[in-house]
Amino acid sequence: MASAHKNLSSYDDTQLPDASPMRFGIVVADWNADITHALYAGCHETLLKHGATEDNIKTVQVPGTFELPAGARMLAGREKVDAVICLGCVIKGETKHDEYINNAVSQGLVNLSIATGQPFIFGVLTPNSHEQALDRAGGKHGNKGVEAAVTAIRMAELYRNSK
Ligand code: DLZ
Repeated sequence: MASAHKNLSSYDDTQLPDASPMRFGIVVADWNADITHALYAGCHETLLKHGATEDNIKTVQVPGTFELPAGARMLAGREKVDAVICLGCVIKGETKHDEYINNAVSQGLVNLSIATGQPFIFGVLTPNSHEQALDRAGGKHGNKGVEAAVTAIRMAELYRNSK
């Protein structure tokens, strides 16, 4: 391949396909809710901006980031969706809890993607501090929920074309 058809990053939403026929699941963790609900707002708004309808966006709330893969599996099992976006925020603390949760969730979502052939999007912040999280939830580094939505739209298109 001489060059890729598109040269897009996960935050470039200028050349996305029309999302109006697409169905999305969003699973959002309520731990660090000030951050994760801001990620959710950015994600939801971006899906609508690109044509997705409210009826085609199913939301599930789970207690913490660790529960994202289970919530995603339940949602994908009961709803017809083209992509599931998982949003959470694990802030580094004095113990290694962040490593255990982040490794489990990233591996869990990869396993779900491979087992089902459907896209499960990793929209989890892994900051060292609450301030770093705020910077990425609508602050100086943008909103990673927006990026997760952009990724989901691109992967939903691939998934729909693969069937
Ligand atoms: C227990 C815990 C801790 C210490 N920190 C976080 C965090 O920063 N972000 C997060 O989303 N969840 C955290 N949790 C909760 C776990 O994700 C999970 O809900 C519990 O361990 C129960 O399985």
